[in-house]
Amino acid sequence: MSEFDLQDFLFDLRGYLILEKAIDQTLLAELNGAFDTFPDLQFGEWWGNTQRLDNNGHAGLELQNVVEAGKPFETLIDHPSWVDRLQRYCGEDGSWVEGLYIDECFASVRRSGGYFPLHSGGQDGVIRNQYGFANGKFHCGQVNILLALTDIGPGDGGTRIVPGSHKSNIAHPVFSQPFAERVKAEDEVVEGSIEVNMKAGDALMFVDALSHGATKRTNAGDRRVVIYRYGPIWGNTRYGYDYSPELLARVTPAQRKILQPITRRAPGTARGLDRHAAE
Ligand SMILES: O=C(O)CCC(=O)C(=O)O
Repeated sequence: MSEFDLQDFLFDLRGYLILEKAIDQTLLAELNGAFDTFPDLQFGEWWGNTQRLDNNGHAGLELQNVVEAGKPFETLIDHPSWVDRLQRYCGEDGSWVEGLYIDECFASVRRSGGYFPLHSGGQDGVIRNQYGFANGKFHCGQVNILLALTDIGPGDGGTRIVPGSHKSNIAHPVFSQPFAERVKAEDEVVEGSIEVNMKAGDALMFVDALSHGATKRTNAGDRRVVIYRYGPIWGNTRYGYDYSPELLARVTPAQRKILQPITRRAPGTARGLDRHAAE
């Protein structure tokens, strides 16, 4: 019998999965409640150990290092709806460098007019976000959880993906135009892409090498999502945020291992490598 399930097959084939009802209604309400308390920040402004740092001026507000914005965001670190699958997809499962790491985590609020041009794809060959499968195991560089906190239907500014593009050898022709130009456009709907519609509480899991972006939001109101990007323990944080000692002390040992998989080593550190601690 194969050790792989249908979801594994689909993830390999398409580069993404939809996890329906990934979180329960209580956590969904808590996360939305937390979004309601976000202050009106300017670009670059800090709020505690989070910072507003929008990726581009068109996609909407992005609050980086959002795991520092309260307990509901901590619950997402190793949520049972995704943690085991992530471990198999991008956690170097069963190897000597086994384990997960969070590369980037942020909240995103998209209002009317916001969109995100398509980017990424297997043709880039970038190791950091690559799709990989070798020796009967997944070896992805980065797999993302994009958790919907509001229903995302037509006109809501949903994520746009090109299924299968994590294995592309050839760049989509849309990439012949520079990103900086495309970001100024009103919208971008490219051949071969689909818009992902989800219910609040569903999550899109996708390898970052999949070409992705977002459709323009035309409806009133907010599209709210949380994005956590995971990779192997040897990765490094995208923007260099440090976690506060309070957060590291508060989370569970399993969560702390994901936030800080490699224990800091100062002079006087007593013993050898953590991975051999049991030996
Ligand atoms: O906001 C989205 O739906 C897509 C976000 C995205 O493309 C990204 O963060 O790289």
